[in-house]
Amino acid sequence: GRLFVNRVFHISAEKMFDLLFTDSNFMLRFMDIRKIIGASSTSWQREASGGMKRTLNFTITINNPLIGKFSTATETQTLYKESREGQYYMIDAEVYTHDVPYHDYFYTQNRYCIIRNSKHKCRLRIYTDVKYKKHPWGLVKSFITKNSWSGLEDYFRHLEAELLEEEAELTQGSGDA
Ligand code: YK8
Repeated sequence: GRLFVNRVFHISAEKMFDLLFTDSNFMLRFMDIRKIIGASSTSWQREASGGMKRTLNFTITINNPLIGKFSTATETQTLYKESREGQYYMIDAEVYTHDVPYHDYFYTQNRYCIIRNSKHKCRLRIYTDVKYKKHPWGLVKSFITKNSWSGLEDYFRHLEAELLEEEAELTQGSGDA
């Protein structure tokens, strides 16, 4: 896997969770800029295992000339039971893109860790892995991997940049810098 984001933000852990994992204005705006359309999500539901789960469905716009322009996607997020409100959150997100070539071969697993650093600060880490459900041919596999990493890198760079913007807005005039 790869670590795409590893940074301390001047945003509380609780706020970071709200920004990324609820239907926040931040996420709505970010999806809008990324041309992620028709998003719908379930609410967080308690699982027998003690964790929580929610499912998102949306359509992504792809700017890769080799692939179609759109794909529907399903993202299942699991909040681990070891998470502690305001302190530590670990979320695994499995993302299936249903309409890209070879979509039945792979999915993406994103792991988000939000760790309280102080009252108003947290560290955000995002790890990503491309997982295979079937064994593709070497050439196909490298094609999938290469295209996935570049799309993911672009997405998470952009997410990090937007979080920095949000941080600047939130800390402006708050006096607790
Ligand atoms: C979520 C992983 C792969 C996919 C894409 C397709 C490669 C096809 C390979 C062929 C377009 C929001 C990505 C990046 C689309 C976007 C997905 C996002 C960023 C050519 C063989 C969507 C997180 C996420 C996970 C997986 C990403 C796809 O919240 O390259």
